[in-house]
Amino acid sequence: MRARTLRLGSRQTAKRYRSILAAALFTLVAAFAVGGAGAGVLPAAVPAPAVVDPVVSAAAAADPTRTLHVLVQARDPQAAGRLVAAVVAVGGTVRWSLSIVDGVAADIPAAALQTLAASDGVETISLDGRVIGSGFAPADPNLWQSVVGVDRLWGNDGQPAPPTPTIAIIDSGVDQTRAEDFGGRVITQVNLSSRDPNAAGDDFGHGTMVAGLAAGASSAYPGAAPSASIVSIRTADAHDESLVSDVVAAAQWVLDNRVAYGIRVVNLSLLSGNPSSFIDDPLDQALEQLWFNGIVVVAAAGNIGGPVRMDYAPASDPFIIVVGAAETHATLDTTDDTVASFSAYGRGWDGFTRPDLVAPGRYMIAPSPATGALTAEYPSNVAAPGYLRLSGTSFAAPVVAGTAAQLLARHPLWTPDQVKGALMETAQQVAPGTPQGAAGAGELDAAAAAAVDDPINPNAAINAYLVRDAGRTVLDGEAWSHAVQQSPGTWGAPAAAQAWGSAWGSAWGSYAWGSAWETAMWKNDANVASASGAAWGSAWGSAWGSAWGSAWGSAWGSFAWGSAWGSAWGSAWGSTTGG
Ligand SMILES: [Ca+2]
Repeated sequence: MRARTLRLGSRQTAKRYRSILAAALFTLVAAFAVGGAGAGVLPAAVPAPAVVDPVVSAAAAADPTRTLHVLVQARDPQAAGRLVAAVVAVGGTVRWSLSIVDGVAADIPAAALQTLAASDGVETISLDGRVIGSGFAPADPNLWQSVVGVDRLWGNDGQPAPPTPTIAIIDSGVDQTRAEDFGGRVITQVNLSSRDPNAAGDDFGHGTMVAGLAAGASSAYPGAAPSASIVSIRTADAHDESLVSDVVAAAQWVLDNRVAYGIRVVNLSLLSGNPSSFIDDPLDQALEQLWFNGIVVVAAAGNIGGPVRMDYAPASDPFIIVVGAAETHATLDTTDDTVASFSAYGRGWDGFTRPDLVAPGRYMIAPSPATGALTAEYPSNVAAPGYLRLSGTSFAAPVVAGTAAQLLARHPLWTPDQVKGALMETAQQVAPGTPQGAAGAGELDAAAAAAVDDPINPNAAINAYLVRDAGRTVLDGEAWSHAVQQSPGTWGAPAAAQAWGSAWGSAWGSYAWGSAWETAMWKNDANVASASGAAWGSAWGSAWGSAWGSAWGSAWGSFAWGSAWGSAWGSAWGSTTGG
């Protein structure tokens, strides 16, 4: 502190005033830190060690191998001339010489922090952080990022969050040109849309919103995992129609390429148009293969309200994470949160209740191409140029998907079952009077889920029916259905026995395979994007065979889940997260 006082003597009045203030603040901090014992201890003739920003010290202590982005300031203009040499001497590099503050901006090895602090002429070392003080401050009035606590997992420049794995978005594409939202984090785009195989980007606008909520990084509308890499797998055409085979092919693509791109989370904000048991549904089966191979699959519950029969893939699948939509009512407390009227819930034929949990999904603001069909459809919902405000379980699912990536960043060895368990056991209470099952286990609490040490396994009961077959893990559907028939009460599912027996046949007949789809599946709500359906009709039969056969079997043997993962994890992320 004494050295600082000497420095002040060489300054002009106005600058001195600011510096005195700064010194006073530092002194105050120091007083708290050392009990006020330090002020007069050092002899005047001995230079005091530099004052190091505690955030920088903490970052260096947490990981001595990392590089620190710092601002180094000198005791006086003459000393400033020696800063470059001091930085270089400890193995750092200077990015800017900043004479206006008698300093330099530098990248230094964390392990060299104290050496630099003791170097001749160095007075302060502070964090070279972002100028937007609180990081990704949500401007969204519904505060969803804070309601679910995911903003507490974003880290800061001094203590950055651990790198998140890649999130695959199976949707209508992602507009990767939006630098503020995605930077360079859309690491690849794949078009598997049979209906529009030559399309690029996202001319509909739905997938970009989903990606933005999962992993957007704009200061105004950040997503749940704003540093995650994104893989966009397009299955929808410009009218948001996908074939189920395209979606199955997308799951296949993820399975084949998960190591190369570090994918550990998949989001599907779409819903099948045909009811089926999860045992027989190809999309459910494909997604289960992702799940059994270590990939967390998150799907929207659908926008058909409830209670309904949850017989539509992927929301019908009991293994994966199915997400309904909550409304926050613009308060941080979740005990006034309701389940949106459109948010689907109920039991499927197989007796399982869906969804697993809810996340904010009402009035969600997210990036969407201004020229997209969705913006044209909802012009009054443009919240800002290039951003739409819409509601739907489509927009709740990616909040959970991004959170799943955050959990895996902190618990990279967790299985999908464990991620699901942590999310469910920490879910927050919603408003009293919420219909039973509508919110599943409750509303997402991302920070609490990340803090879980040993998650429950919500899939333990059905995992008992998993078997190995031809080198892969599959559900023994026959054994499972037999068990359900023998003791339906085991599943807490009165619907199970009924579903599996008599209702099965008639239900098939009562659903039109395509004709009733639009009116049956989506509420006519101006705030609900009628966007998430995989609509199919005529192409269904042919798609079934082609997607399900060919490359499926050969792919299984080649995965090295485990051995290859570690290296891919590092290499695939390092280049895109900036370390
Ligand atoms: Ca609330």
